Amino acid sequence: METHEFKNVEPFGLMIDLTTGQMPGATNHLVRRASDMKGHYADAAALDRLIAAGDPVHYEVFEYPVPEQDGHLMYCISKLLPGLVGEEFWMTKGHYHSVAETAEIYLCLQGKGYMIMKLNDGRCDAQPMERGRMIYVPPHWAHRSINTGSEPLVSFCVYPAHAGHNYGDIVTEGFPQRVFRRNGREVIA
Ligand code: PAN
Ligand code: ZN
Repeated sequence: METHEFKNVEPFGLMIDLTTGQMPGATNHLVRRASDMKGHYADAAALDRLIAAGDPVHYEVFEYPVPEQDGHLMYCISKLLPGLVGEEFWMTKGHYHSVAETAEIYLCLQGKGYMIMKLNDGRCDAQPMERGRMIYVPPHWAHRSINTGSEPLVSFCVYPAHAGHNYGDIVTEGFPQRVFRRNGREVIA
């Protein structure tokens, strides 16, 4: 019979640079480039041009992981670089949590943008992100961050360690709102 054993860790602390998000000792480093974003932007041809022009890093996630079990809290730094794909601001893929009844807290440390959230009944919400602003992503809400500024959009994120990430239906459904720069202005459409 399979037994579910709870893994604990020793108490610990670490330093986080509260502007750059740099977290020395982070052992997991996820890098997503333009080529990882296929299917997510309105202007697919503009994304292809960006990939051909050197496939720049879009965003990075730094983690010092704890066991992925209910009871622990996962935390990480999310760093989304500034840029445009056509007229659309750079963004993360976005996801639901695989365990849908799990929330998340984002504390923005640097940059500006939006957290776009959607529920699968069609509701959508766009919360502004700026240094010092906390965003609460309730259970069941898919979430994507969008960088509308000129510096990296850096956040400290905390969520239940067993939450997992479900990217699947984001590729097919997308989010009801996108953020563009048109005639020098930010437009949510
Ligand atoms: C964040 C995100 C991070 C990258 O840590 O995973 O910002 O975005 P995607 O996972 O959508 O590529 C988080 O929400 N974790 O649950
Ligand atoms: Zn999440």
